[in-house]
Amino acid sequence: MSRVRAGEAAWAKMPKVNAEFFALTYGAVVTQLIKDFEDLKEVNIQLEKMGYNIGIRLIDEFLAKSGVSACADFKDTAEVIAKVAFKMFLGINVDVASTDMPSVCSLVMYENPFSEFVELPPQAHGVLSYSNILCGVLRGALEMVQMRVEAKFTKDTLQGDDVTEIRLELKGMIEEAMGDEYK
Ligand code: MYR
Repeated sequence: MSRVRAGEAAWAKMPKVNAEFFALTYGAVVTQLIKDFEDLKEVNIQLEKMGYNIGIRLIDEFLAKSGVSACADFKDTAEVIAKVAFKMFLGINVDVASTDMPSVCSLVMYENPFSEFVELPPQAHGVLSYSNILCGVLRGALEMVQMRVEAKFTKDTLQGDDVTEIRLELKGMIEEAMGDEYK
């Protein structure tokens, strides 16, 4: 818990990202993917993949800047993601709802910088997971600390929900590959 407070304090002075520029840039990416792939389910997959490739790189920056050490368990990891990582990278406060711990939780977002100023057309309702890049970021980043997770949006204010929620499930731990000396 003290670690979480330390993370908050360290990043409290960060200037807020330029929300409009951020949202419009991301919107342009989503629009281009829709043009390229047409199928919205495929767009979800592509966004997730893009996020994964960001996440596997972002984790180094996160660990270096936040100074967090190894988490005790998945609940601890979820708290670090919600209270330190989301604050650091997106400047937002996120809560963890412990739906089915020890391996399932939800990250509750009361605001979402990706979907500011966005309104989905009717044909995208129930299909397009607009901010799916975030699920990929989480999967990629956590894979780098040996956690195999599945992340998916279960609520989205763009779909008419009161909050945006990501369900995060720990599917297993990844065994570290043995070095040559053990072969
Ligand atoms: C550990 O146990 O080694 C520490 C684990 C910390 C995991 C933090 C993952 C950061 C994910 C970044 C998400 C950014 C979302 C905007």
